[in-house]
Amino acid sequence: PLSFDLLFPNFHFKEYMKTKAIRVNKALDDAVPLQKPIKIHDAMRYSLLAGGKRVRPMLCIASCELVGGDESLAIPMACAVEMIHTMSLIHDDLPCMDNDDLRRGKPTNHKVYGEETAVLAGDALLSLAFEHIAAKTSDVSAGRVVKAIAELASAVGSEGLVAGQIVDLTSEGKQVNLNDLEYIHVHKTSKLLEAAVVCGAIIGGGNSSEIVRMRNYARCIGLLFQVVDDILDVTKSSEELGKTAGKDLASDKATYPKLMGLEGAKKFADELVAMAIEELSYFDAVKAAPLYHLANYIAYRQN
Ligand code: GRG
Repeated sequence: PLSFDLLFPNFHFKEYMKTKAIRVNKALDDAVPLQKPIKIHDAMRYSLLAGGKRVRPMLCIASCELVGGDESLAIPMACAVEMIHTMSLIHDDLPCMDNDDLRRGKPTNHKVYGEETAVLAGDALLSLAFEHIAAKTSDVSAGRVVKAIAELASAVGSEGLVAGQIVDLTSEGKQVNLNDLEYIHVHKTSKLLEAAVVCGAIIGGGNSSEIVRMRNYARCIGLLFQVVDDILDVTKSSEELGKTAGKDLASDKATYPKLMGLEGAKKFADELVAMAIEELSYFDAVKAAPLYHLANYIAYRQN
């Protein structure tokens, strides 16, 4: 999709991402001071400030700005979404879940602080996320804040992330078809991305038809995020191993390339990014530029 690139040769997406990431990282640092009890706050900060891509906060801020809100309105919400994302990673890595030793190239939270502390750090981040929105959002009507909190909470609980995780855990070792795979990813990955975008639009003062557009956009990029993740797993591991077949094509885990073929998955990704961008055509093109580039970034990223 060249049209937007030609329209905005002066929009510097990398700079935009860098500037937003610096603001979000500073706000996250401030949101969790290293106070007593040191151990729990240290554990929370360890994972929260461990260098994630900050895709969800950026989506939240860009969506707020798209509907005419200032960045500052959405910062507490953007931080809250990242706190929840982080806690889901801490819990996902636990021995009772995926049992992973490494995350973002560093030892996982429980490897450093122990399992009890990692569980509590996750719990504390989840609770802090909602406190942070309620206590730190300013210049937004109470009605909008409550609506956004309800949206976020439903994306996280037993109809959201938790639903995706339980279905993923219980389908281990079983045959997973495309429908099951989509259910797992929509809940584990898309729901929180969707909440980030929709909450940004709510906080920014978007009207109901703008919120519907943004929800559609988010659903496309949520699925896109996972399809590309699966494609990268195949292409990266085949590069690393110097083989034609990557690790996910060989392992038990159901993935899009396995169920659709690598070319089929790439075609699906192209369709999803086109559908996402289509939703943006209803907005002011200059304001939509960051979300256009974010969709492309998610589609064509290298990690
Ligand atoms: C939410 C209450 C509650 C409990 C947690 C463990 C769990 C329930 C859900 C698992 C959610 C999970 C691990 C989903 C995968 C999400 C995903 C795509 C992670 C990778 O996101 P990136 O690439 O990561 O944005 P970075 O490291 O850049 O932040």
